[in-house]
Amino acid sequence: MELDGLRVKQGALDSHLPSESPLREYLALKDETARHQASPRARELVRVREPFGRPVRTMLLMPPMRMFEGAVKRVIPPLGLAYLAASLEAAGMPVEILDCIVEGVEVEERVADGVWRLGLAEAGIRARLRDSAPDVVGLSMIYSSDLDNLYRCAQLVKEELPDALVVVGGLHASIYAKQVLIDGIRDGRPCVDVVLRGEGEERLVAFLADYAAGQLDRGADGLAGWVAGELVVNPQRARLADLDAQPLPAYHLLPMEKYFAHNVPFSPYPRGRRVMQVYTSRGCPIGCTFCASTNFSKAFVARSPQAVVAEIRFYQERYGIDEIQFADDNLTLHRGRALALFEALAPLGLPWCTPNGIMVNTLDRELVDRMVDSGLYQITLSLDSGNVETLKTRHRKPVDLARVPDLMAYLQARGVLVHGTLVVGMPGETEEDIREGFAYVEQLPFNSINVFIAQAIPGSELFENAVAAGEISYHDALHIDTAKSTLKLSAISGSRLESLVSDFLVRYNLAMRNRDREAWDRKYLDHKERMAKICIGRASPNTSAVLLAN
Ligand code: B12
Ligand code: SF4
Repeated sequence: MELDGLRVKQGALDSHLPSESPLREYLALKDETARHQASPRARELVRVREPFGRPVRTMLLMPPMRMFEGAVKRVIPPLGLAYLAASLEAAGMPVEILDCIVEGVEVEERVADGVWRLGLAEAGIRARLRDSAPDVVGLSMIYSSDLDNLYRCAQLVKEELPDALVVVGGLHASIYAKQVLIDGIRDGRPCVDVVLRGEGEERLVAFLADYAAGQLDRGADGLAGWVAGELVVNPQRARLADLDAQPLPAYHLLPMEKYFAHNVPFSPYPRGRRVMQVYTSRGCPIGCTFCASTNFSKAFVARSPQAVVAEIRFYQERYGIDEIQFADDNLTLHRGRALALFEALAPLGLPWCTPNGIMVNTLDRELVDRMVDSGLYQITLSLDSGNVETLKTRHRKPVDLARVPDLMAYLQARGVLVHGTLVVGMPGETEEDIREGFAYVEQLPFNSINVFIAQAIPGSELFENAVAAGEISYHDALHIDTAKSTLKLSAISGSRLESLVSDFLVRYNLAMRNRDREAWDRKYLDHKERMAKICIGRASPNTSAVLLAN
């Protein structure tokens, strides 16, 4: 397939997965064209209770978040739930949202050595459930590492409101629906009744309409769950074809002032004080081995520039926002759309940045000009490695390293801060490969850099292969920490890998300081106090190492 000059191998990912992998089965059954809906079929209605005789009341709940020592408490409104709530409201269905993370942003509970839970404590969640007494509780989960927290919330629902139905969605549950349902059995009874796979907007509305009448459609697209005592797992076929037709996220149901007051959004160094995340597209077809995004939404579906601008204007008027952070997986994948989007953005006069990585190969000077002219102040270049072989065979990411120096110089000449990301410790990667990659990157004057240690993230090809090889189990991977070698995949010892990364970061940061002392002081010293406040537990060991080295 050809995308604006980018070659994308659609089948490549599937062909690298072990034959028994649940992900392979999920992908094989997913018919993700985004251009048509699932084929029409007869409904298979099953009576599950008495009709309500009134609208069903739904609470959408984001559980507390599992965090690792030193991680930054980045807290943004739960976008997925806000989209779902908007669809429910548009369908006239009563809905509320409880984001346990923002409601308990000061509540840090140490759950194990180096592991924390951030968010509303159990008593607070119970009280909210009792007060609202919803008929259905819809739980979300962004990271697989939050599965324990999700189950705990599901149990609380069952204890406080035994008649309430628990519905779960999100990436992890969509891919591993059967496992999530089976692991959710407590004392012989499910605490998760249903998983709705894939994008939830239309599925949840249809599901609730049936449930209000006391029934479920057991053959519904993307439905998995315990239906009349039997485990049903249906494939997910339809994708939303027209994102512009979706209502804007229902942020009015969230305590927006609390997010603004915390002011640690997606990128923790914002320019503004009232920052909003915006999602202009869904999906990414590239298929990097360490990433789960492709598998959730392989087909790239984009909103029109006009719809995005109308959304941002609405936030300016309603919330007085002063910065945008784009959360797309692959913002610039389609060059034509990206050019049009940034042109349309310029009149708004808002600074913006891309905390998520931008693919180097999608950028050129013309696009950079359009980005800068519309307010870009910081870009994340997802280089991922400075080693050509690693990029090609281990990450399988198309990054043309030869373009990076010129691109970076141009971005910096135009006043943009350039942040880089690297992922090291891939299966088969040797210490020599890593050193070579680091040496290349050390010639590049990034303004800041982050190094992740490769982890088997559920939904990624690395995960499937590591499980198949018996190196990790499904359950191990629910506790990954991408700053550490908790689940190391290369033959290098964990402590060696961590010290390679830490030494590189110290070297790189010292060089950065020598290049531009003033900028370095502004970033690290001015933020030192703030970082201590916004990190959970002790500040990150790598940050400390950099500061100590001074
Ligand atoms: C924004 C984002 C963040 C933000 C999240 C802040 C927040 N609280 O919202 C920040 C910056 C903090 C973040 C951090 C990290 N992230 Co992140 N992040 C994302 C990103 C780019 C977008 C999430 C999003 O908002 N999507 C948009 C909404 C619309 O989609 P959605 O949430 O999936 O919801 C839809 C459906 O899933 C469904 N749905 C969702 N919930 C429910 C519930 C019900 C009941 C129903 C019916 C349906 C339903 O309907 C929704 C609407 O269609 C995703 C990539 C992605 N494409 O999702 C990665 C992603 C979630 N992140 C990921 C990772 C790995 C991380 C980090 C570990 C990275 C790192 N190395 O540090 C950290 C972990 C943070 C931590 N625990 O400490 C992985 C998670 C993989 C996994 N299996 O766990 C993802 C998938 C990216 C990837 N490349 O693989 N991240
Ligand atoms: S890392 Fe980026 S480019 Fe690669 S598959 Fe994930 S979202 Fe796409």
